[in-house]
Amino acid sequence: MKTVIIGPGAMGCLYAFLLTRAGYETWLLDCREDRAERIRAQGLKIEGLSGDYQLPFPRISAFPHVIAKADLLILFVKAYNTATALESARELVTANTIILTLQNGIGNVEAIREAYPHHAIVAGTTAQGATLLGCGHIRHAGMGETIIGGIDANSLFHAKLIKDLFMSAYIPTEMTEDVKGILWGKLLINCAINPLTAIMRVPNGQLPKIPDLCEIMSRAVEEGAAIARSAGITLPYSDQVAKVMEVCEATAGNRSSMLQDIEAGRKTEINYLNGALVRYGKETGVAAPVNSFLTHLVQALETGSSAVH
Ligand code: KPL
Repeated sequence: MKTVIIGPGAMGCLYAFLLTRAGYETWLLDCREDRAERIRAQGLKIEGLSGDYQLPFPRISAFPHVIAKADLLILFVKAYNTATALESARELVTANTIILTLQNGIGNVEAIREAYPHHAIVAGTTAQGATLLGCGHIRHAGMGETIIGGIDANSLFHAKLIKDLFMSAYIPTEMTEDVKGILWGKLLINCAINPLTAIMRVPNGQLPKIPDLCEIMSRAVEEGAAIARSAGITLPYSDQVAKVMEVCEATAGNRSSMLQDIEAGRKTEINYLNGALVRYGKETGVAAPVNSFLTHLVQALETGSSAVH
């Protein structure tokens, strides 16, 4: 299966590395030509949980016609870039291309459906953690399962194909019949961990060690759980707060994607995480003051660093 990953950030590079190492034809599509050229010249450099590798990586381009058609398109761009990324990939997409999102936040599935109304769409979450150390250079800092599911009955078969592909590349993967629940479960994890790591500038593993932060995380999650309930979403974990703590431990050495964004002066995904929860809460009449406060704080950090896309 020829796979094209859009977005050579930490997670895009990690999956490109894991699939290539397993022998699968895997490409990266980058919106920046200078970065694509650098990675093509230097290759991918990986350290951490998967071992240390310097992998030649010629299969990266900013030009879709160089890559040609994709069997599987994986989105690993920031949630606020999903629509633009999908547009840039039009030349790669045939009637049979499967589109997979493993991005953070909610709204990505809807953006894919709008751009490609008739394609097989698979969505899910990953508890893999990776830190971008430089261009094409990552630390594999957290190992956890990837959970995927078709967004409708027609894409179940496609989800199974992806599961088999990932498993054979040593990416532990499970399937779910309730993608929405899984996406919301991960949303609540990100709403607890990401803003606090960005505000405090600490890796994920530090959060459970500080009781005041545990209190804030619990409240953010409880608000989110109430909003999920009122929106008719079944959360996948019986104790969502315990799950957050478990993810902090499993990815202890990782710097969350939001912390990495703030440190790099990039715009964060706050409006697709805590900000999205607050908006849902307004629609369903459930207040989310802790999530609202976290949203404002991260937006203030972005303003302070004049964050750019
Ligand atoms: O998804 C993540 C992120 O950083 O965005 C977690 C699971 C928190 C790992 O760092």
